[in-house]
Amino acid sequence: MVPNKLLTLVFVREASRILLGMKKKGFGAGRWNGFGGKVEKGETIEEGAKRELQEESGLVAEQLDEVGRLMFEFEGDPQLLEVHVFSTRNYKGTPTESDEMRPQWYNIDSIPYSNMWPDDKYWVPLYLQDKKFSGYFKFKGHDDIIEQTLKEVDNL
Ligand code: 8OG
Repeated sequence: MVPNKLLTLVFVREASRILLGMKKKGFGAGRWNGFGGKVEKGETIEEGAKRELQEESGLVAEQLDEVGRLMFEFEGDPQLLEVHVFSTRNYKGTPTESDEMRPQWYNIDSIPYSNMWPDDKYWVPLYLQDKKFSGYFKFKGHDDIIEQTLKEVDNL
């Protein structure tokens, strides 16, 4: 058994817009996404989420709410990715470009799904409706989803 790789993903939300970042390098480069990364040894998942948000966007979250949990499998790779998705409406600072991410606000009516991970169009709308969700997506390469499940949940 290979243990899951724990990752975080944070969306900064205002009434009619969310902050996305263009991933400049590494896994998911060239796609708009929330801010996040690997949880490090010795930190909780939430601490990891706050740290990555700050490192990648310059923002400090005062409060994070967990809104979703996603499992990703890539065909041929036994390592599953377990992504904990958070949202904050309560933060300090000004979005600032980092080595990893170029932040940009998007109106919630014009989310750039065609330049995001292909699973996002399924679950981001649930998030935008303040629903909690749990999903599983199996990919072939980085562009094709070959299996998926997604459900709304009351509690994560
Ligand atoms: O540290 P690194 O940048 O490799 O972390 C990967 C980030 O990408 C982390 O925030 C989790 C996130 N992520 C995936 N898969 C997907 C996906 O399918 N959709 C979205 N929106 N984010 C993803 O690892």
